[in-house]
Amino acid sequence: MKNIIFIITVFFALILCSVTVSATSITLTSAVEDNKIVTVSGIVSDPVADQRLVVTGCPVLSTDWSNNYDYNIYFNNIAAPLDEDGRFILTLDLSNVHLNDDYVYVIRIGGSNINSPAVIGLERDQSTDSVVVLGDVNLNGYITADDAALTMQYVLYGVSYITDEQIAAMKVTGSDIVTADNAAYIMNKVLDRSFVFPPEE
Ligand SMILES: [Ca+2]
Repeated sequence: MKNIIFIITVFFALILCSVTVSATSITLTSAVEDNKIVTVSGIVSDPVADQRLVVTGCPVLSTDWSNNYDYNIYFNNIAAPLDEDGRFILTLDLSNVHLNDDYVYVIRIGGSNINSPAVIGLERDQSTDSVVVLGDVNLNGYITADDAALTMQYVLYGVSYITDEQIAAMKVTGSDIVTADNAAYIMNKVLDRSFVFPPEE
């Protein structure tokens, strides 16, 4: 009888242990880009043996970071380089990832035994933002009649998908206000390549 009680006690003790194994948690302290290299630092509490991390990142258009991930930055499942306090520093190479200047990016990291991944805003390196070519409104690298047409559409209809970068490319007259003149200046450049936009004189 004693043996049976002992076995039952051990059995329940084991169940209790398995239930109370604490979940691993993760906190991100910084995510900073420097010339397309991102350094993320954070700390993992109660890591498991062979702790792994799953790193993803994406642009967000709202302050709601909980959904709408399209995972255009994905670093797969990596061994967590943890020090004895659970701290880690990851270096992510984004040189092959197109980063849109109009978006805010977040880095999200989960991993083994981590129930809720941590999310942090990426501090962008503005020095790597693409340089605006005056007159290239559709940002395809060439100044053509399409750019003049797009400028005219913007003047007439205030096209909603035009970005700040594109508006900057429209400002070819030396004025900060975009009018039909801007489209005319761009068309002038298309017809006469020697024409120099006033801001470039
Ligand atoms: Ca163009």
